[in-house]
Amino acid sequence: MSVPDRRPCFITTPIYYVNDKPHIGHAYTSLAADVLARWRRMQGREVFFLTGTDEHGQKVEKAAKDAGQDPQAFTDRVSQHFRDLAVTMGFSIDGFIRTTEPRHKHACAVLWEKLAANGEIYLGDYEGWYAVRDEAFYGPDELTESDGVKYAPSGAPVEWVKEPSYFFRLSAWGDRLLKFYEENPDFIAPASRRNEVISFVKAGLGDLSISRTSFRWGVKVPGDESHVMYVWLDALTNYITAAGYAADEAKFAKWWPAEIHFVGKDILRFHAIYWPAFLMAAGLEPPKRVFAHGWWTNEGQKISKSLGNVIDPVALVAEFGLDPTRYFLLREVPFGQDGDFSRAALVNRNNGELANALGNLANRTLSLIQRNCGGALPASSPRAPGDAALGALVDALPATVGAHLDRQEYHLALEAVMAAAREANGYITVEAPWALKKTDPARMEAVLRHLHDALRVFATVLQPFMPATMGRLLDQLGVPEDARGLDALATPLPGGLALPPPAPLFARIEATA
Ligand code: ME8
Repeated sequence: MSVPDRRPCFITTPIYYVNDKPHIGHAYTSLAADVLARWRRMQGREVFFLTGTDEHGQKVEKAAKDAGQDPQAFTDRVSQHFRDLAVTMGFSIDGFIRTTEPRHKHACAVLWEKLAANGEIYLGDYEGWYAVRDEAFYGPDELTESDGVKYAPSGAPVEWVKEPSYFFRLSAWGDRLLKFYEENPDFIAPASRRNEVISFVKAGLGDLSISRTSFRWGVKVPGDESHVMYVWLDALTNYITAAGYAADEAKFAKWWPAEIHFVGKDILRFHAIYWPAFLMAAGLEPPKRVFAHGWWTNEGQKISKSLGNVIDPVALVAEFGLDPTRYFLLREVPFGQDGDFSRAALVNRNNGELANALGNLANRTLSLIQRNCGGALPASSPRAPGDAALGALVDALPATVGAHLDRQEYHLALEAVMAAAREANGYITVEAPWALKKTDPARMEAVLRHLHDALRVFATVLQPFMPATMGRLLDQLGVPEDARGLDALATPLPGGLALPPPAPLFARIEATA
């Protein structure tokens, strides 16, 4: 028997800019992290699931100014929306970090001093292009021009910046980064993104400006307070601050390196190039993995404030319910690829897969147990040949789902459950347990028990995706609260267990125009 893996694991989301309210993209990244965190806990791992807000820099300073508020008061207010989002979306976070917290400023200062002591930082002058919207520097060859305005590849307008600046010797890290990527093939996922990063690094890295002097809203550079740290150095440091860096050695040793940073493809360069370079330069280990997922569009259009088509996750949950929303976001689009949000697609997934394939299966099975078995769970019985195909799928399911989640293949994990649910629906039709009551009650009981066993496995492995609804299903299946982990699946429920009357799990949604 293999030894269970009990290592602690640290799972992070990006820390989101507090320039505006959260939207579907923010909810999506954190949802993926939440599902993995919940799965790891079910495996018996100790998890630290972190999210938070990125509160410094020119972009946030400008948003505060536009709102007519002092930056701290502004960030206090907007950061709260992201905390609220975690509640609305059912995120099982263990920590929430804000970059304006003293513990974080301290960690930034210690990291800076370490980099300086290691000879990785020098003072110079920065002259070049900067996009406030991306908080990123761009080379002239990366820009396009339209109507006299220059734009970064992200579409953000750039401005010319010329000011004294500290630099990080990134140019010296190219070869070591390439070696690191080679030795750690799982560091960047998905694979297509890994190749992009490698080509970018191979093309040659320049030194990186890591301080600014033309505004004040940032972490002060230790020993030279006329500079504030570049917001990305500040922001990336959040991950080690929260893990205890420069504050609690034992805590840091426990959680670092992170198992995975979840990010969108827009910020992969920062996480896969700058971040491991900063860490290695400070003598620290890089995270084990960075997963860059794709971009959501809305009914085929780019999501943007100016188009007025921003999808509000709170409204979505209010309209469709939390668990159908969570299910849809991870089911519809292969994680890593771009995807289009469409109401019709959400309604189809809800009605076809949740309400029909899963909800009806549970309802039919449990209603038959109520009616034909007096609400008592039939005893386990050996599998007959007709039970083998479903049995094999069900037995394999926890390992299949686990293997997909280890690779962040959420859609494949859900497809595997749906394939087994389709098999179970075929099985109930073929076996027709409702017709067996008179002809072969023993076989009826066996069939209902096999279906109940299958539903228990489906509900158990789907808990990370739809915690509340699968909790209700497990209640209806009579599974005690302390028997809902993966290990508990090895112990069958006792025959004769009294089951409560079933209630529908998912509502069908009428398609609207
Ligand atoms: O970049 N589709 O914060 P941010 C999918 N503060 N995901 C999307 C999305 C979309 N249309 N729009 C946003 C920052 N996201 C920095 C991060 S980390 C040390 C600092 C998600 O508020 C996606 O995860 O701009 C993207 O990477 C993130 O929101 C950007 O959030």
